[in-house]
Formats: sequence, C-alpha cells, structure tokens
Amino acid sequence: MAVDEKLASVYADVLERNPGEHEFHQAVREVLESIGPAVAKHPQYVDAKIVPRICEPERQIIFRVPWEDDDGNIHINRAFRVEFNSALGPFKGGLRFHPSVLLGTIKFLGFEQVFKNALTGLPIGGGKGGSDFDPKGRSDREIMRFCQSFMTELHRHIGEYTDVPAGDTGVGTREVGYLFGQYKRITNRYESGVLTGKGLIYGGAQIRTEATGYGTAVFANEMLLSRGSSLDGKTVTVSGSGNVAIYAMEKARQLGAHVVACSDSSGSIYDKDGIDIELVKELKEVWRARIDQYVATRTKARFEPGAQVWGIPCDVAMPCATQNELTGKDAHRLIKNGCVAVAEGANMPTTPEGVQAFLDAGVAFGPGKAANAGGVATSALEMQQNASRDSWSFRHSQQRLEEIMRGIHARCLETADEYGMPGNYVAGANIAAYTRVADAMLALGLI
Ligand code: NDP
Ligand code: 2IT
Repeated sequence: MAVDEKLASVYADVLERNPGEHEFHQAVREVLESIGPAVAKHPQYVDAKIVPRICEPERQIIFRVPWEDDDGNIHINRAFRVEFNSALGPFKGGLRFHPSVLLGTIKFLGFEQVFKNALTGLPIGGGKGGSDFDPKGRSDREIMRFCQSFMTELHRHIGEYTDVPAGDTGVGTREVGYLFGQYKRITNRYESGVLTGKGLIYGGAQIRTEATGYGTAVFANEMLLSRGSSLDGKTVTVSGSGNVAIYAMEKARQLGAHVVACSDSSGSIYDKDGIDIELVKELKEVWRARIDQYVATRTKARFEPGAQVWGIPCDVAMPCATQNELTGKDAHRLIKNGCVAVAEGANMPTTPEGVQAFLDAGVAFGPGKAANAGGVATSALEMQQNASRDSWSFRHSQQRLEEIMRGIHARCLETADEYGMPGNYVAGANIAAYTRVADAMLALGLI
C-alpha cells in the first residue's frame, strides 16, 4: 500500500530526520498507509499538523549504565527511555533488555505503544525504554546490579503521573522487583504506581504476568468467532517461549486449541501430541534453559536447530518472539498450509510483505497493537489498583482483561467497516487509535 499523498511529505521528513532507524520507519509507514481516509475526513488534523507531531517523540533520554560483573570486570551499557506521547495519560510502556537494542528499536516500540495504548480506551500515553544489556547467562546478582545502576539514572525521569515503565523482552518480574527496590531507595517513596508488572506481594496485579499472551489468544478467538468459527479444535503454532508465548499457548489450550510448536532464538520444537506448557514454563521461567532441553524430557518431540515454526502446518499462528520474524515467504507458506488466522503477540513480528500477503489471502490478521494490548491494559489496571490501594481477585481481573480484548476487537472491526475496509484489522486499529490520540492532542492545544 502507498502512503496517502497528503502524508508523503511527513514520511519523507521522518526518513530524513531519523536516518538508519529502519524499524521506526517501518512502524511509521504502516500507520501512515492506513490513516489517509481519517486524515481526509478530518481537515482540522491537517491544519494542526497532528501527524508530524505524532511522529516526533515528546522527549528522548539516552544514558550510560556502568556495572560490575561477578568477577569484578566493569561493563558499560547504553540505555534509553523514549517518552513518545502523553496526550492521553502518563507515558506508559515496557523496558527491553536485549543486545540488539538501539535508539531506533525503542522509537519503533514507543511509536507502536502510543497507538496500542489508545486502543485500550484507558488513560495511558505511550513510551518505551531499554538497554543493549544482554541478560543471557548473567547471575541474579549481576542482573540486580545492572537494574540498580539503570534505575539510578532512570528514576529522575519517571513517576506515577509522568512515565510508568514495565517489562518487555528480557525484563520480567525479577527485574521489575530490582528496579522498584532501587527507585524506592533513591526517592524514599513507596510509589507503587511508578512501575507495573510488579510481584504480587508488593503491589503487582493479578493476571499481569499472563495478560499479554492470554489477551492474544482471546483476540485470535474473537477474530474466529466473528467468522463463525473459534479456536476450539484448531491447531496452533507459536513462536518464542518467553512470557508472551507461554501464556498465549496456555489460553489457546484453555479455549480448546491443540498447540504443537514453539521456539526460541536457538530453534523450534514440534510436539504433535501437544506442547507440554508446564514443562516449557519450568524450563524457561525456573531454569532459564534453552528450548532444546524440552526433548530431553519429551522424547517423541522434535527439536530443529535454527528453524522457525512457520513451516509447520497450522490453522492459527501466533508470532510471539520479536519484530520482523515472519516474512512474506513465511506468510505464503502458512497460507498454503491452510492457516486462517494470525494474532501477533509480539510487536511488529510480521514484515510488511507478510502483512500484505495475509490481507490479500483473506486471513484474519490481528496486528500487535490490537492483539497484544492485553498486557499494557492490565498494567493500566495495576495502576488503578495502586492508586486506590486495592487489589482485585484473579477472576475479576480476568473478566476485565477479556472485556477489554473484546472491546478492542469490536473497535477495530467497527472502524474498518466505517472506513469501507471490512475485516481489515490493520486499518481498523490504526484509524481508531489515531483518531483518539489526534482528538486529545487537538483538545490540549499546541503541545
Ligand atoms: P521474553 O524475553 O519473555 O521472551 C522473548 C522470546 O522471544 C524468547 O523465546 C526469545 O528467545 C525470543 N526472542 C527474542 N528476541 C529474539 C530475536 N531477536 N530472535 C529470535 N528470538 C528472539 O519477552 P516477551 O515474551 O515479554 O516479549 C516477546 C514479544 O512480545 C516482544 O516483541 C515484546 O515487545 C512483545 N510484547 C511483550 C509484552 C509483555 O507484556 N511482556 C506486551 C506486549 C508485547 P531467546 O530466549 O532465545 O532470546
Ligand atoms: O509492548 C508492550 O505493550 C509491553 N511491553 C507492555 C507495556 C506495559 O506497560 O505493560
């Protein structure tokens, strides 16, 4: 798809002013390709230069993180917090620790987050942060020292009314605990709402751990229900085996699906009897092991080094590992093998060619900013509980999460219909989110 004529110069500007940041360019392009009809319908957005303002982060912070390993060696990492847009609420979004992280990575994630958060209907702006720190193989003490050093700088930029980080790749409950401990120590404030994804014992919310994956499977089910089918009895493949992948598999199974494959960056496993999700949890959450260890216990399963899951026939695919992990070629293979629905648990896991192939083939395609919004939505519920010094039951939290996911699904479909692109969740999500952010920005004056 092409970028609308009115928006072409905005996109050219983004390319020129953010050189080399390909993932950021890709994320912006996808939104600009979708929102042409909304911009045409609302000339006030053009007059107020809403689109160029949305493409420029409100604030970008880059800092040094020095830390010492267990042998006394000194390491220097680079860290970022991109506070992208606060029209709808405090900046909100996760922290990623992965060696591939660059400023452009965090900008793409922050940009996506603005729209995702708007789609939830909750009062949260968008931001993202992280570091090129590699947690693999590091001891608990090393992780703690890194988190403490990271927070020693980050603390001055965040706050429950300002910017509220959470987890993402490489950052889970353990890391959020160390980050919160250091924030509390420096500021002398038990400010629970400054971070989400906390442990249950000190202000965390029920179902936050499960929320992204659960929400992704619920979204897949909603897409199928709207087409007269459901996840029940469907064969599902999932990429990754981290937080999002594990709980996407768990909810898919609860909804009656047969999950046969998952992966990590070393390769993929195929278990035709159904993935033993408890085993994957233990391997990944307790032992922090590589995925090939799965076949040591489940001897009939197959591990393929270096392989992805996309060659395995399935009805529903859920990419839950990382950006651009599902290419046009992978998409064509999935379509040929009978895949009817794709729900993105990861952020931007499908390349533009892949997305186009799915849309052209009529596959129900749920983009990450809609399908994986359950995580951040539950973070907003955690903020709500912290603000009222309350804690809700698992059952109530699960009900809220499912309502929110159904609401997002309906909003995407209705918007796609309204703009004459029935069934196109990409257009629906981008337009619905864009108009919400744009209306808030207009109301707040030139900000
Ligand atoms: P985790 O760190 O828990 O797990 C990440 C998984 O993806 C691991 O299996 C990892 O394999 C694999 N992976 C990560 N990077 C790469 C890479 N470059 N190449 C191949 N495999 C890779 O992260 P999450 O599950 O939390 O996040 C996964 C995705 O979901 C990300 O895109 C994230 O932005 C998105 N997301 C996360 C949310 C959350 O609440 N956590 C919310 C919404 C979206 P290995 O261990 O071998 O590196
Ligand atoms: O990409 C995402 O939505 C997240 N990593 C979750 C962010 C959050 O603030 O819970």
